[in-house]
Amino acid sequence: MSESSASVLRRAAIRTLAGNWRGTSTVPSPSLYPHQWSWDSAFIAIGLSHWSQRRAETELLSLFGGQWQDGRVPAIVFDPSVDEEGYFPGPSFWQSNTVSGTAPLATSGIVQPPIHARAALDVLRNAREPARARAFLRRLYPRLCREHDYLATRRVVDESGLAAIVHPWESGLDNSPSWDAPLARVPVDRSLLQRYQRRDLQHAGSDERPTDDDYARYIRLAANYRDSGYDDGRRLPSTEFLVIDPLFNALWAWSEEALADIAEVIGLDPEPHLRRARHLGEAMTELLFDSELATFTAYDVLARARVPRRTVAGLVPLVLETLSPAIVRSLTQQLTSAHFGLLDSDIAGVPSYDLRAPDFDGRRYWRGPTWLNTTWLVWRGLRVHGRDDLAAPLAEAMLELAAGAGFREYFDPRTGSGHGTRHFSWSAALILDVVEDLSRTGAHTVSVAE
Ligand code: 9WN
Repeated sequence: MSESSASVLRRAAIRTLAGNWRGTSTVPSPSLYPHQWSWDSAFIAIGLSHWSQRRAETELLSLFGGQWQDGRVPAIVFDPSVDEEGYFPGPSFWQSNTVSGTAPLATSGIVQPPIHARAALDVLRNAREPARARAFLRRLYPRLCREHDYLATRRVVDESGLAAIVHPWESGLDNSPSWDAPLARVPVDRSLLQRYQRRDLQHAGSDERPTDDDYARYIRLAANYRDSGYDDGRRLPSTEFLVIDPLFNALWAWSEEALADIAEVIGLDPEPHLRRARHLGEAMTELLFDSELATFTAYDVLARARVPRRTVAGLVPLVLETLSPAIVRSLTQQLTSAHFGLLDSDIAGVPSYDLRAPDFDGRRYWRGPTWLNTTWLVWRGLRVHGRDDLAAPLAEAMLELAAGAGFREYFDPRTGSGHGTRHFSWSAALILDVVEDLSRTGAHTVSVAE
């Protein structure tokens, strides 16, 4: 990348992050998502760490300000200055203030993929003031441990030791085709759509968002969880959706590895974290790896069966350094095959769903489009396993997507066109990370449209 084109892209990313900053945290999007989201904040902190270490630290600390006493880090921490109409489901739907042990700020009651320890470690690695970053890590470490312990104690539902999710939103890949079969058991109550109004369709086309039927199911699952008092212990046996997701568990294990590094930095014992990370990796291989499909798949706990779909979630376990070489080979073959088209010049980034599946849809949310966060995770995974030959073209593809379409929420992998909301924070943050990384090594010529 030439110095000047790198700085165009870098400046555009910083402009987006600065525009979405709200004083102590960053909104994913000023229009569609006007509060603080959990895994978004982790990606955002990674980007911010290249520009403002203080903002990166504040982003994570403010998110953990919403942590519940049971250790869960809620998917959304609501900004009290945004009115209820700003986003559905908002504070009056989740009613976190009626639950004991919740934070003073209103939050949602579900979680999202636990990638925060990894983000905190990246903040240290990119820090210009390392002593300050170490103090930050000392503060955050106990909260990160509680986040992971919540999963280990409240979300493990079988002998695998892996964490189950109770709502598709907890996966971060809301309407992934992997949820079709488990969701089919959830009755569609259309009256819920009259009682509660979808707000997302005011900001994005209905052909790019989840369907009404799926939305009715999401509301039902969330309302049932709320009405149980968010009590995992009592609720899990009677829930209508209970799934063990490879991306969620891979990020937990990857974060557990990061916690081990953080523990060492602050003078504590890394061993318990390494043990848990190893165990999670082995359990994932045993329960979630589908050797016929040659990828990781989700496990539907209620049906006691794997969900045989190839999605990007099945490739994200590449981030784990303890994966066996045979599985790493399967995943890289999968990535470069016609299912994901990594080396195909007609395909941009890593599609969220199998390009060859009959229901692949390049524009509908998590059912085909390329997202920059999952593509970035695969990029990191390729580098963990020394596959720079594949990581380098993927980095290039990410930059080209942002250069061509701006920091959109997602992109059609077949055309590179941008979709969903604009000025999307994690797209900007992760592009900033890639630019900084490549500016140390590579040479690219890109400029950005925003
Ligand atoms: C529900 C904020 C979030 C992301 C999720 C993405 C989308 C919300 C929605 O936006 O989910 O949490 O309203 O669709 O699927 O990954 O964290 O960017």
